Amino acid sequence: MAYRNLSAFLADLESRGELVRVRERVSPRFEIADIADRAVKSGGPAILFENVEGSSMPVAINTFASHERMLRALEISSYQEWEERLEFFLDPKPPEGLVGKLKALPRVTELASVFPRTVRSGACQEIVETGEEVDLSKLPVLTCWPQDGGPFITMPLVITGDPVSGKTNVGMYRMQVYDRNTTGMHWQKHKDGAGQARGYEREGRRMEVAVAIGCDPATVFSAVAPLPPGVSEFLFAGFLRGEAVPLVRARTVDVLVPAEAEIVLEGYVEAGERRREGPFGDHTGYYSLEDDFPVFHVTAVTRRRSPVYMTTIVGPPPMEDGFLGEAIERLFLPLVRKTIPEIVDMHLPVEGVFHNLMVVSIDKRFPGHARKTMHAIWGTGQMMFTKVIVVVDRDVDVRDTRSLVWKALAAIDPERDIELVHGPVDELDHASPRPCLGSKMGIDATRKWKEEGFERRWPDEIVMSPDVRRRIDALWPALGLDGPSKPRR
Ligand SMILES: Cc1cc2nc3c(=O)[nH]c(=O)nc-3n(C[C@H](O)[C@H](O)[C@H](O)COP(=O)(O)O)c2cc1C
Ligand SMILES: [Mn+2]
Repeated sequence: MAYRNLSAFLADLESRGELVRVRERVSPRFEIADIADRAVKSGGPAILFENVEGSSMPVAINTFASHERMLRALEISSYQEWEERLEFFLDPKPPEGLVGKLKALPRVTELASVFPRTVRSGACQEIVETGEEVDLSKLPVLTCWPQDGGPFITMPLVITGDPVSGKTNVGMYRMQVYDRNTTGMHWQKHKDGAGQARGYEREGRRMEVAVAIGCDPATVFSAVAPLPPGVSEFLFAGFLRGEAVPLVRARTVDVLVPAEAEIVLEGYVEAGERRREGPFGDHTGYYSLEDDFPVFHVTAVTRRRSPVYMTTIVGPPPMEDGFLGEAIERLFLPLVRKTIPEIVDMHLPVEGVFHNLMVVSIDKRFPGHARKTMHAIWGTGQMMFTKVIVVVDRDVDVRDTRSLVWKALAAIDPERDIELVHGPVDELDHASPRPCLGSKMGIDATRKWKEEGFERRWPDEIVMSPDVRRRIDALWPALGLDGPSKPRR
């Protein structure tokens, strides 16, 4: 059974000892951020702050911030299970015999039941506030770091419609709160929300926007997932949950919003309007500098009677978003393999903050294959931002940093093996010569072939022979070499 809403998820975490309620009075200015930062860095639980200065709403944070919680949030027990589920759809085989057909049936009916469905009423509209009643200062919006330009809504699901196709997009784009009814809208230019906004701006039209804060975890995750433009985030969430996301029509704008959300902000973005946004202590571990971004005018706030405000903080890694990144890496690997089939495994170390470093292992089949892989990655969706790609042979474990550094660096001749390219880079990259445009580097750390001009012999890796290993395995306990602190057996 899918988590119906945020409360159901929090209750489940609590029953497993994975959520701690904090009753101490804390300030949303810096204090919650510092507590959440320390908690995540020490492997702590999710936190529900029940007594937040200046607001009657409790604040939930770090709900995704462990490997186990992330799996729970995705409603799967392992990433292996996900791959098997996905495989059924990515590589469908005609079921064989009656038994095969019967086995395939639930999978097929499941698919029909995961499309978002519209419902007539939703808990997210138990309270409706419009016009003068709208007051964002009632929300416990966090100010996270000392140089931040103000409070930021950090976990919003920004819901918009394409002006031409009408397709819905959901993206997580932070929102700086300027006053009681205006915020920034920080969709970066490469993102789907910004793409749709360009469509409205071309026509000089006002764009209706709704923002959901606090939903069931799969729906929240779908707003972060790098789905191709036009692929429905709500459908993706339904597929993860194995159950449709119920949507209800917003009260003052023509947008469908998750019926079970805690809070929904309704409003519009005016064509051409810009305002200074930032600085913001960002997930790179540095401040993103001020820049001009669109403005969101809030015309209505709808909410539950007793909503929970869901949020996160980003900053020097590792942070909660690192676990979201890990989930993206694991969930999307089977899909990436469909277009770049030589990829055996890929890893984005958390210190690489998503876009700075990707390590991929490949099944190398032809000369120059590693470079082909790099260019395919730079040509695919949000992977275009990857500043450094390291390609290794399939026998290298991309998740084992020690072995990776050892083997990858041993395999390269820098002058020969580095591929430099130019192109779009992440808007948050502060080192590129211009915003959003710079260079990227690929390192071909695969074993070099004769066909690639390598005429020398490539040495074998050192491994002891198995029969000696076996003999010493048996002898080992008697040798007393397990360290001075351990009692002799
Ligand atoms: C906590 C968090 C905050 C984020 N903030 C932003 C943001 O302010 N602007 C942005 O463009 N992307 C932000 N992202 C990344 C986007 O949510 C992500 O790229 C997503 O795939 C965008 O959806 P889209 O492909 O539909 O545009 C954030 C991600 C997380 C996890
Ligand atoms: Mn999208």
